[in-house]
Amino acid sequence: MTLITRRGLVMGSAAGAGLLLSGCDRLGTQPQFRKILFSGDKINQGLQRALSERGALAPEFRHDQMSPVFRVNGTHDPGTPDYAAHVAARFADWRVQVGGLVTRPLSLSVADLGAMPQRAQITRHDCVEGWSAIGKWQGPMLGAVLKAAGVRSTARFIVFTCADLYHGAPYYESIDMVDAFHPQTILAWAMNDQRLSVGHGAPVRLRVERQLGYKHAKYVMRVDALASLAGVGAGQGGYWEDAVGYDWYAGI
Ligand SMILES: Nc1nc2c(c(=O)[nH]1)N[C@H]1C(S)=C(S)[C@@H](COP(=O)(O)O)O[C@H]1N2
Ligand SMILES: [Mo]
Repeated sequence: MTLITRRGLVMGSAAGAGLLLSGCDRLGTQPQFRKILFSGDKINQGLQRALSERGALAPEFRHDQMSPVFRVNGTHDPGTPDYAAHVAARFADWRVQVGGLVTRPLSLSVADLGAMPQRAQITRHDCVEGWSAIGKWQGPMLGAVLKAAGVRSTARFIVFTCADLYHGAPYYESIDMVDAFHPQTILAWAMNDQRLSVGHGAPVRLRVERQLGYKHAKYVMRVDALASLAGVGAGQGGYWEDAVGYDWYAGI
């Protein structure tokens, strides 16, 4: 009886590769084999295109294209005594803690975020529930905040911890480093030239313009650089991902 194990197959193909390599010079001159050799270029091109597509900007709009009404969705107000105290103090004591895999953990007030180089963008928010709205958002680029914190090269994800419970579970979200350093990914503290309202995520929310609405965490308290999402929430990278299996990468 012959048992074909995975290991056996791997060893078999490794031996085959060895044979091919040893005869490489001669094989390289054969048209069929050249085709196989250079098909690697196409694979790289595809990968490169995929990566640069991730870096492309989301469309931006003119002031006169802004929606007169921008819906509030999900949590309208975290409603905890702690959050209510921050509202009463106009968020003077709110701090966004930046930690995890960083060399310099930061504790940033809204004023600190406003003192960094700002980016403003008028973009369309697309909610998975089928509505969209165009609004203006302002704040520092998340990438600049992460650089200031000395984010480590071992970080693969950025996790945002929010102040609200939605249907009893803590809202959180996460993105990868490509989106974290995308120029339109900002920690917004202003919307439509005013400080964020409670409905829209005061005092700080994420804007990650190449993804759907549920990724745009409101009421951000913590920003953590992590190597894995395994220990966070139920492990799927976000509230909706855990709750109903929405895609973790919700690219638009
Ligand atoms: N903390 C928190 N962030 C959240 C939500 C939420 O319920 N809690 N809802 C998400 C969803 S589904 C959408 S569409 C947007 C809504 O943002 P808006 O209220 O500013 O329209 O926030 C996202 N971020
Ligand atoms: Mo949404």
